Amino acid sequence: MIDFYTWTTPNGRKVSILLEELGLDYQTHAIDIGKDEQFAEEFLAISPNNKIPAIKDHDNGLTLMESGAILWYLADKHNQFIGTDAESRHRVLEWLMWQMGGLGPMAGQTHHFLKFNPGVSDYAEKRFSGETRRLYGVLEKELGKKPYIAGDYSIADMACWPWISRFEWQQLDLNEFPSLKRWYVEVAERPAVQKGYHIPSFTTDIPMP
Ligand SMILES: N[C@@H](CCC(=O)N[C@@H](CS)C(=O)NCC(=O)O)C(=O)O
Repeated sequence: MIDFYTWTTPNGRKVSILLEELGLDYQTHAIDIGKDEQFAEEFLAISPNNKIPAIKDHDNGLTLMESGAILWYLADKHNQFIGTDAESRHRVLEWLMWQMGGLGPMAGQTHHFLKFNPGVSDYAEKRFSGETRRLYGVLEKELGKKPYIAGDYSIADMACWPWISRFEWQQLDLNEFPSLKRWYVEVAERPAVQKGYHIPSFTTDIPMP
């Protein structure tokens, strides 16, 4: 059994989607980051960086923070969604790192400046939304060549998809990116994604372009 600490955000949804895809037995603990619950001592013992998501695996007692590390661990443990040979595995990890170091941080800053603090910094709005648009273009090119980001459906898709699902917050139109839109809609139709999106609770329907 896995204890899963999360909130209704892209980083949390990456993990809930994988837990659902793997059909694992897990218990959700909602950590309301709007109420600073991520700073509670019990939570810091599992997630020292005071951020969701985090897990505790009761099979072996392992606790983990950082969504990318959690996706990697669970995919490895169950030998699914992480490639089928050395080359495809490295390809999956390459795109997982791309999400963790690029798409997530840039889109996250875009939300801060464009959606929550418009007008505070013209430079930051342009810098982060421009970079997020560029990253959409990178995905558009890749997804024009193959069905999923790293070839087959994998944790790279599960890492990126929740960030793309915030395209409205980023003021980006998926219709300008036809291959990305094709992939987005296809992933959105997966039962595990539809379930994982609403954990720990329902906020809105999955946004559709
Ligand atoms: N690199 C981390 C980022 C996690 C993260 O930024 N979590 C946000 C919600 S999406 C959070 O917990 N924020 C609370 C805070 O910053 O105090 C990961 O991928 O897990």
